[in-house]
Amino acid sequence: MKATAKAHTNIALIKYWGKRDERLILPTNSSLSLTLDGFSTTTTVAFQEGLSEDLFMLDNQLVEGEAFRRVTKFLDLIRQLAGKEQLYAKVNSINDVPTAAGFASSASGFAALAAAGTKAIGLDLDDQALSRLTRQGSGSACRSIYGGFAEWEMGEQADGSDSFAVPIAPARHWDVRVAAVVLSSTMKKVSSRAGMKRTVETSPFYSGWIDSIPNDLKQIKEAIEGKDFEKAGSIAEANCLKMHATTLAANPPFTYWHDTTMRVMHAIQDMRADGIPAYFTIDAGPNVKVLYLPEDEARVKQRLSEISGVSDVILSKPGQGISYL
Ligand code: 2P0
Repeated sequence: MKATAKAHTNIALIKYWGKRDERLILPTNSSLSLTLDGFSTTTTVAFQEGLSEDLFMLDNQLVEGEAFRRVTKFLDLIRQLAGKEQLYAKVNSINDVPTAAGFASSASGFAALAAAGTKAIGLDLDDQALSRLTRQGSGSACRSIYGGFAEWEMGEQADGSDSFAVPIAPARHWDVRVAAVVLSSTMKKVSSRAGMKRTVETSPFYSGWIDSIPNDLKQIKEAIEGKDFEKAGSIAEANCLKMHATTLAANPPFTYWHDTTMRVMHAIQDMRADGIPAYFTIDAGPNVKVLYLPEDEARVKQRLSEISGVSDVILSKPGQGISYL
């Protein structure tokens, strides 16, 4: 009763920002992402008779506390689905996501855990069911079931049965690149969970955010289908700015941006003025991800590396969905 699965992280082009149900992890808006090849988690789950509790090793270190509880709670869901409530597991995860790069390892982490865990216990879920389950570990993880572009449809049902990700276009459809700009100082003061909750509850801009999502999604899907980079990039950049604007109006207000974050944003606008099509997006932290085309890779990397406060630039291509090893 052992299985190993690998999953990659994803970067949201239309952001998930807000929950309507915290326990089931149901979002207040649909979102759309690109799965990346550079950042992955490989997880082995072994269910064993005779264990009295789960055991979670991350990068060969025993994990306790909150991170461990999130994993066991998720394994409980798998056990319930399989009708094997008393069967515990050894979980071994290897993370190839540089935490400093500001990618949530929870996306690749819960996608790999869901895939390996369900297979190890003998469940045979289709992608939709796997995505629906993965969502309950971490929202953004439900998009990492698929390679390339994926949309997490928010759904309407209170039980979450219609809230899962669907594939939009595979990785081979469009070779859009993403540079992860790593900043020298990266303290995240407000977690994404706490940040989205505070924003939903207090930001007067939140309704404007929600109202703008359907059109952003429609437009970006057209841009992806037609491989219109300028259109896709500018929608993603504007969507990110709207998400971050909601935090400025929260109570108490907050922002994820550092001074270097803003320098990178300005540098990208300068690049565009110089004829290099590049667009930024930012998640719940100070790091910046830059969308660009393969032919501009050398110039983009060079220009980003020169910005003061930038410690590294990690390049990535569209990546694959879940694989079983
Ligand atoms: C996203 N983020 O769409 C957005 C954009 C951050 C900003 O998904 O509470 O770790 O586990 O569902 O998925 C980060 O939140 O939150 C996130 P939970 P998650 O990628």
